[in-house]
Amino acid sequence: MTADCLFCRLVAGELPARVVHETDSVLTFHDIDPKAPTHLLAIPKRHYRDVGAMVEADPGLAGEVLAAAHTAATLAGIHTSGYRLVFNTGADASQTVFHVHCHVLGGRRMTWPPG
Ligand code: DGP
Repeated sequence: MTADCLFCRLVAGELPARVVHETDSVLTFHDIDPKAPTHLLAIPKRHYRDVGAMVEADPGLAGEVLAAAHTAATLAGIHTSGYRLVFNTGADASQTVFHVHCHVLGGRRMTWPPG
């Protein structure tokens, strides 16, 4: 755990979250500021600042995050209509929380390319 990390505090139970799915290594919960009718975040419980750091240190964990994102999409009922997974990484991608998180977005038709 990183003491000043918002998502580490959420994993530790120090802050509330609307959890939809949990494994030993991954927590998936509703985004506080949804950008789609369903907007979840799948995060590894272990702290990595972004997806690049996670993949370099523990590629197996990256696979577990993707598996959890898919499971959560299925539980939320968006797996058949379609959903989008997004890892905002760094300044140009507008990453704001520096604990890697996979956005799981669905429940509406999305446009491409993203803004
Ligand atoms: P990003 O721009 O990719 O770093 O997105 C960070 C996301 O985290 C953003 O969609 C809002 C969400 N978020 C920020 N603070 C909280 C919080 O305290 N709880 C929850 N559930 N989500 C949060």
